[in-house]
Amino acid sequence: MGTPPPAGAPARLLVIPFSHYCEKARWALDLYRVPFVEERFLPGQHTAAVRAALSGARLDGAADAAGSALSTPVLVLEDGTVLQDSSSIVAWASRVHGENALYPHPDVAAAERRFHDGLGIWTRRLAYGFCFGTPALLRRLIADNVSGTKAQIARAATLVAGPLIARYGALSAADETALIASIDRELDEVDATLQQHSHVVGAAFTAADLAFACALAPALLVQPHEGCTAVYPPLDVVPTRYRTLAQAWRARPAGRHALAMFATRLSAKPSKGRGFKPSPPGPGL
Ligand SMILES: N[C@@H](CCC(=O)N[C@@H](CS)C(=O)NCC(=O)O)C(=O)O
Repeated sequence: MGTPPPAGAPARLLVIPFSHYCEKARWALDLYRVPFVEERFLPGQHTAAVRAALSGARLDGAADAAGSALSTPVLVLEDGTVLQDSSSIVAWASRVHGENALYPHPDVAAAERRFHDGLGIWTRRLAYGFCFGTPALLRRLIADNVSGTKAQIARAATLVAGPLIARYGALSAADETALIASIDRELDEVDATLQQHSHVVGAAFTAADLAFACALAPALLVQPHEGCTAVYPPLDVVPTRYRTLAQAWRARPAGRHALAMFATRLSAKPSKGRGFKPSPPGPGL
């Protein structure tokens, strides 16, 4: 394992702050009041820190459908134990601090895996497609989620490389249509499930609800005042197409369920040590 933190130091959570997989981990830690300090990186800026945190550690998660072997979130516990992968972190929090309440049935982990491998990837690609295609939106996403030198470097990069990012990151019409269809199919399934019972698996909040709400968050643009700690652009600043989709998804049962799950977070106080303040909205939006 990497260099253990000094005795008494809180756990460290390495994140790409607007990642909904990182949001899953934060939510579970907050739910059980596990104190942690968050270390925030932009994509690409995260690799050195993750490599250092993992060095010598047994890797819980190698590359998978969603992320590389250096993906975030990574949780470094006070005793030096390193957990990589959002599901491992949620499972650890539930097992150690919650008497495994988030996993009352084997179907929960299966549903969590399904949202990880499908919905989460589709909503992320769609959101990145809209943000990459609108450089001012990308700059705002950066400014709202990281501060200091990391943000300045990224902002400069988006100013210089904006057209390139737009060219390679924006979605083709065909890809956008396919992603929307995949998201809609999953939401049809969740709508149907919610006709049978109040939650994604059974009648109580589980890791399946947590994973579902996080996977859908970038598509709904869930806001901090609605319980999401990743800061997505507000609906009124995104391209009309994105806003229309988000509004339609928010209005259906599956979307309402995700928003209701986030609302339950508002009553839970975040753990100490996060202390990140988003910058004021950047120019251009
Ligand atoms: N299986 C991982 C996937 C996480 C993931 O895809 N994280 C993205 C951010 S959304 C990431 O860190 N990407 C950079 C990389 O994979 O190196 C998990 O659930 O934690």
